[in-house]
Amino acid sequence: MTTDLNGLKIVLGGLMRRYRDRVPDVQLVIDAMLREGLINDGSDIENDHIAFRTMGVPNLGIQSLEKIFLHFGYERREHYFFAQKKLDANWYAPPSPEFPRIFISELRVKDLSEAAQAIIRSYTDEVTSDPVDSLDLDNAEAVDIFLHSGLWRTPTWSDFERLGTESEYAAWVIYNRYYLNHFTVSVHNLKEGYDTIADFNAFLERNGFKLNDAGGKIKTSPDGKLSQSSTVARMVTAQFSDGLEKEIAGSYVEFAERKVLEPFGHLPKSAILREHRREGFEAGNADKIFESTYSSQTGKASDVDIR
Ligand code: OOG
Ligand code: NI
Repeated sequence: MTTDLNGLKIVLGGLMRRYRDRVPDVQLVIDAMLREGLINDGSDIENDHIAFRTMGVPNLGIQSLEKIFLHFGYERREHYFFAQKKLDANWYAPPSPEFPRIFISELRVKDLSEAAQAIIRSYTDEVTSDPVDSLDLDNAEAVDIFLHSGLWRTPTWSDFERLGTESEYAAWVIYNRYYLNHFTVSVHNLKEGYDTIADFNAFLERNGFKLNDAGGKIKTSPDGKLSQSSTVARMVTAQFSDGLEKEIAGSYVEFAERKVLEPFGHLPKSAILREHRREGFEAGNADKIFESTYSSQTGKASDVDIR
C-alpha cells in the first residue's frame, strides 16, 4: 500500500489554515518567533502534534475520526483515560517524521447525567451512519470540507450553557466540532535560550501571552523527558441558533520539549532526530492541558493585541 502523503499535506494544510484564521495567538506566536529570530518563516515551525476533540456516541467519536488518519498512514499508539474529566484518548504516529503526531480525545457521553446525555443526543442523533464511511478518503479536498462542516445543527445557547455546567469539554465540542483544538510548537530544536519549556515560557510571557497554570505552567512527565505548556484559549464570538451571540472558548497553542533518550545522550545536537527523543504523551500532563479551554483558565485574557 502506498500512502497518499500529498493528500495528507492537503488535509493538514486545510486544518492549519482554518485554525490560524480563527485563533489569533497562532499568528501572534509565529510573529514573536520571527521577531526574535527563532524561525525564518512560519513553515519552519516543527509541529509536534495536533489535537481533536470528539463525542463518544455511535457513528462518531474516535472510532470514526481515526479512520481518516489511518487511511493517510497514521498508526494508533497508546490509549489514555481521564476518569474525572470523563474522557478517553489515543495518539497516532505519523507515516513519516515530518508530519505531526495526532492526539484524539473523546467524551464518555454515557458517564454524564441523563439530562446532559439527552442534550448531546438531540444533536448527534442527526448523524445516523458513520459519516467517514461515506467519505471518499482518496479525495483530500472532500476530507478537508468534511472536517470543517457541521455534522449536527448549531446548538442553542441554553443547551451550550447547560452542558458546560457538567462538562466544559462537552460544551466545547457541541459548538466547535472538529475545528483543530491546538497545534504544538516543538521547542527542543530552537536556538539556545529558547530550547527548553522554561526558557520558551519566559519568552512567551515577555511577549504578553498568558499560559495555562493548571498544575503549574510546566507539565512534566514522571520520567522527566516530556515537558509541555500551553496558552489559555482566547474567546471567540459564537452565534447560537436561538439568535444569541456569546463569547466562548476557542482553541489554543501548545509547546512541547522532548528530551533525548538515554542511549542517544552522546549524539551531537545536529545528529539528533525525532526517533532519539521521548515519544508519546503523558496522561498527567494532558489532564491539565485540557483545561486550556476551561473557564478556570480562560478568565485570564492575553495582553497581546489582536489587530
Ligand atoms: C487535549 C489536551 C491534551 C496533550 O498534548 O497531552 C494534549 C485537548 O485539550 O483536547 O493536548
Ligand atoms: Ni497537546
